[in-house]
Amino acid sequence: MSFRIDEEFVLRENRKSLAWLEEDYAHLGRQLKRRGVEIERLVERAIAFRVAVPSWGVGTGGTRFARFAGPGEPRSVFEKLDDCEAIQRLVRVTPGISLHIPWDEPDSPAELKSYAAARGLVFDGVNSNTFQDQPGQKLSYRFGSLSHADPAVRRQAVEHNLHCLELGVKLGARSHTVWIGDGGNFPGQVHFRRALERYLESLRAIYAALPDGFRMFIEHKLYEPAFYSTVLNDWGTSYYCTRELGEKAFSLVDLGHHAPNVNIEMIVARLIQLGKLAGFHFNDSKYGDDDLDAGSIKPFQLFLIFHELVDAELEQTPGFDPAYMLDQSHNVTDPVESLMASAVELVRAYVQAHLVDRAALGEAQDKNDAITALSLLKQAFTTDVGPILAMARHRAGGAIDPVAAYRASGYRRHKAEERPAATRQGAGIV
Ligand code: RM4
Ligand code: MN
Ligand code: MN
Repeated sequence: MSFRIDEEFVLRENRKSLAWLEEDYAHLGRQLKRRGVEIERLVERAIAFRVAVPSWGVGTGGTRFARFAGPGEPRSVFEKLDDCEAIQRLVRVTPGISLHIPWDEPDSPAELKSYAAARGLVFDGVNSNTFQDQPGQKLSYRFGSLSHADPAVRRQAVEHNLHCLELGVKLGARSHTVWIGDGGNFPGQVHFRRALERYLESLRAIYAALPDGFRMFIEHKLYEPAFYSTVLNDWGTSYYCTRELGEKAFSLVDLGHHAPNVNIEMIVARLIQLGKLAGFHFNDSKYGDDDLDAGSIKPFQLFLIFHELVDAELEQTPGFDPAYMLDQSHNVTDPVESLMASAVELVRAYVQAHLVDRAALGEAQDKNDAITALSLLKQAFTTDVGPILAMARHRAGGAIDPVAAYRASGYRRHKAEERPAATRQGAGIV
């Protein structure tokens, strides 16, 4: 029998801190009332928030230099779902799973789907992988995939994406995300315009096969694995491509895929305004695509992004329906802990963004009062909404303190016994 965190245990853990939480919650409720904010509304928003967990995130990641396996790593997609269930049980905002194909290629999609359903999980999206070669693969992606100079390689990469779509339908997913590693390491290696044309032609073939109700997301990235140029390098190029493709294509923003100091919240606003924001791969970074835990390095930036998102939500901007996912690589932490903490950070930024006094902000903007405008944002950002988040989790059946409850449950220790190291395989991004 595989160890699971049971609901009774979570309740017992919560009882230890419930009295303190209620006190803090009541105090915050009174404070917010003075500011004209009803705390219960915010708890409702926090309970309704959703962010998908990437199947590849529960395995220990690595860098370009090494990977240090952690104890009790999942050895199969089923064990990955077990870890996802543990996360969902404690944080209650992560029922959606995003699969990477072929990393998580199931023998039987129907079996995988019911295994997930039995754990309260659903498949939110599928991600294609044409950035590495798989055993037995006919043609290599060493020099690209969807934009490769050789039409046979492009066809193979398109076929893989079509396979992902078929699988997505069987699993009940609703979106397909395409990220490619195509690009060049040296000036002159790739003809910029021709490569983009070829990429777009491949995307058209994938788009034409989109199942009913599916949305297609394309993910731009400034550099890496190609170090000089990439084919889909920025949001502008991404926007152009999604417009060319049609109304079911959207531009996905991975927070780690921009040059340092780029104003990402403004990119988000632009994509919202243009009706092309797919959603996010949340993570954080100091230098490049570091894939660190969301909110760990630049929490204010995360807040400012949510400020734009909540603004569109409150205005009911037509077509605004962003899909949220975590896309992180956990090298030095327990992936379950990192994913839980990251999900919590997203809800925090989301709730804080709801605290912005938007009427006052509009007035300050009209009067060119920069100090007031900034202080309104800072007032929201510096409010400790912890009691709201904890109350929301508690009411939804999750943990008041997810990491503490997880540690107390002994989940990792149990998994280390159930999943012996001798048979352990690679489980994350290496
Ligand atoms: C890429 C990109 C993709 C992810 C891979 C593993 O940098 O973020 O979304 O699927 O990493
Ligand atoms: Mn990503
Ligand atoms: Mn990335």
